[in-house]
Amino acid sequence: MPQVSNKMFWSRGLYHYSLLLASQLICSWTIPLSVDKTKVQAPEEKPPETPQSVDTGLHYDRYLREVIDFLEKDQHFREKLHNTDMEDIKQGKLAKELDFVSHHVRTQLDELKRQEVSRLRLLIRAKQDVEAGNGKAVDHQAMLRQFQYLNHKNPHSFEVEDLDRLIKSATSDLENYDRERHEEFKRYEMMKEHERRELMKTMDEERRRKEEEHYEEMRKKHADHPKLNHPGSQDQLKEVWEETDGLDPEDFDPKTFFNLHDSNGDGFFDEQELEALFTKELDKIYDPNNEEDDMVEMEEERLRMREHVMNEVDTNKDRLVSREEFMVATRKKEFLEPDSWETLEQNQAYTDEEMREFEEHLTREEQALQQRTLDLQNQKDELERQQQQLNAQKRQLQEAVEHMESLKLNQNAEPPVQDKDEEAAAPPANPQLLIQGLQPDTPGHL
Ligand SMILES: [Ca+2]
Ligand SMILES: [Ca+2]
Repeated sequence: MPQVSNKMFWSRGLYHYSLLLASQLICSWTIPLSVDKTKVQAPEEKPPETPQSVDTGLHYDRYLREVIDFLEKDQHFREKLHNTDMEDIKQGKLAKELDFVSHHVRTQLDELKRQEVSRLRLLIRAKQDVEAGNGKAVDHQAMLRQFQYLNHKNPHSFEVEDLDRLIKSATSDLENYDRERHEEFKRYEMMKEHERRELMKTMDEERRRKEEEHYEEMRKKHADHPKLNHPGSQDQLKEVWEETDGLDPEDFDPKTFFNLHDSNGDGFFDEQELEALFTKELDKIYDPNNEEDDMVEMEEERLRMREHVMNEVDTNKDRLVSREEFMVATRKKEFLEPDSWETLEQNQAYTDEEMREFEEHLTREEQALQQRTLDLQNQKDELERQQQQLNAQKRQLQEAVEHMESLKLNQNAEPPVQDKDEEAAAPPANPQLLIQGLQPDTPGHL
């Protein structure tokens, strides 16, 4: 009997442990819903809302442009600016030049930065605090910490470090964003190919041959499209002018074109405005109703086109095409007599080596997943085994109780006659206590 109680203890322990785990799991899911209201403080310390679009660089773009415009008014800085390449700017060499900027420009810069900081604050709904306290009643440190590209230790003066951080953050964030999109696209293409290969493995030879033929046919069909205009060339823009804008090609005028397609009228082509110009070209290759045309590939092509035009036209590398930059570009040979444009499908997005590594990685992930499934299955089997053991013990105990009860009844009915064997198996001094403790439906028991 002590052995049975011991086992029962462990089984019960396991059962309670499972319950505990389950309740912890439920708690961890419901925690976000329950808010400790005692910790919510008075309105004086409103948590600033995290800006949602910082990584798109929209804040930087406008701020950066205004800063550069101001700096260009300073002759010394202007010279430096035009003799500095993008690498130097990113490494912060240009920012160091700010030390030499005249006092007059510095003051304007201080004002400019103050304005930008104020706009950023507006975004985090703190404008009223700034106006009311003129900055004194507001915890600037806490607010400006939201924007790591600003030096939040000096919110009211413009320092070298500010421009340094600003330019580095703006360019690297936006470049990373494009790079990640390319990487994501590459993974997408490799996964597509992987799934095709896996499907082929499940087919018999005849079906596999047919599938291969169909695949080749679709590839050819997709590659068979009208020739594309070189993005950003006169031919390309003229087509937009004629077909989208419905204007006479004879009247094509770059300046009017720029104004027509600078949708927000700020004097710059931003990335979205540029990308919109390529829809006409992309329609030549991609039709969402065609099996052979993949719209994910279309968006990658659009990105390639925008990057290409930015590279060619955005000479000051602020990721915007100003009217002036655009007009200069329209006088170049590349605009008037462009090369042909190599479309996406002409080159595979990944190398064979990359594909091999990708598939190896997938295999490893699959194996790890299988192992985990196996472990979980084993755990489940073990729990079931223990449950069965526990049930068997329960049955044994019930039988014992029933047996004792029947003995008791027999005793009451025929007190004088008592079997010697039954006497040996008689219950302990207080049988009722034991019976109560072993009732199958007593709470706390399985
Ligand atoms: Ca614009
Ligand atoms: Ca530019």
